[in-house]
Amino acid sequence: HQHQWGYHDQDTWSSAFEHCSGKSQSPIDIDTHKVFYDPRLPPIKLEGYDLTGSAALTLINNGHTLQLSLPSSMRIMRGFDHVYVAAQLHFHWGTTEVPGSEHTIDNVHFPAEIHVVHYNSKYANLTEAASKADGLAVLGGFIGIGLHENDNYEKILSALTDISIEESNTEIPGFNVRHLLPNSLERFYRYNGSLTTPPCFQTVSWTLFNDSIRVSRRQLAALEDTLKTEHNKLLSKNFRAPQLLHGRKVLASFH
Ligand code: B30
Ligand code: ZN
Repeated sequence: HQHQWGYHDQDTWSSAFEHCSGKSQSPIDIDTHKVFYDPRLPPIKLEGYDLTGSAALTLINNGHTLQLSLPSSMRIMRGFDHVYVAAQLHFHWGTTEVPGSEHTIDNVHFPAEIHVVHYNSKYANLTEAASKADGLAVLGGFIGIGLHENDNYEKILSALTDISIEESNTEIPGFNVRHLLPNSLERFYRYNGSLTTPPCFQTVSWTLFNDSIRVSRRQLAALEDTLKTEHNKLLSKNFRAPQLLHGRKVLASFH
């Protein structure tokens, strides 16, 4: 599909998408000395994330990210009135020289970031939910470099060469999507923000896990160097700059 926006002109997003200049935009920098510990934050409970042996999953290069479609049998139970069901996961990254996470911790970028996008089950689908105040919950994980190959990430990364061209897709076998997230889901930050791309709707309850995920240097390079966007240009640096907090509070589930 055609996009009305790109990462090189993110300063101009708000001229075509009014929400992009709102006061609850994402991503943000998380200043760890200014977060508020909240002992009452409900723990993240995931259901149905193990897709081993179930239907194949569609992996797509949509020209601005690498995206895996997910079934609505995957759910977050948050301890509120609402259940959030999964729609897709995708990634943001940079280059070997430029770390490309969207959120930063004390002004430092990680090499990459995973977003698992869920919508409130009271709405019919992601598109319906995206503009509703209680519409979306995104789980974010920071991806760093470790010494070992990450076998779980390899299930996605080994398919990249099949979808190097924009708008191409492939199928990968079901696997345990829980294993793409950090071991501990207990330590996280929570704040109210937006889609990090146009139309920038301010409808996302963000959860960012404190513990990072590790992939090997080779695996990160595969993410950074394989996919192409329009005019056969390298798809990289698909991250938005941190946005102002405008008085929002960032909560932490831990000390
Ligand atoms: S994020 O997690 O904040 N990065 C959407 C979902 C999550 C995030 C950003 C955007 C989203 O659902 N966007 C609308 C659907 N589109 C349309 C579009 O901009 O044209 C994105 C898509 O592919 O599926 Cu490209
Ligand atoms: Zn994202």
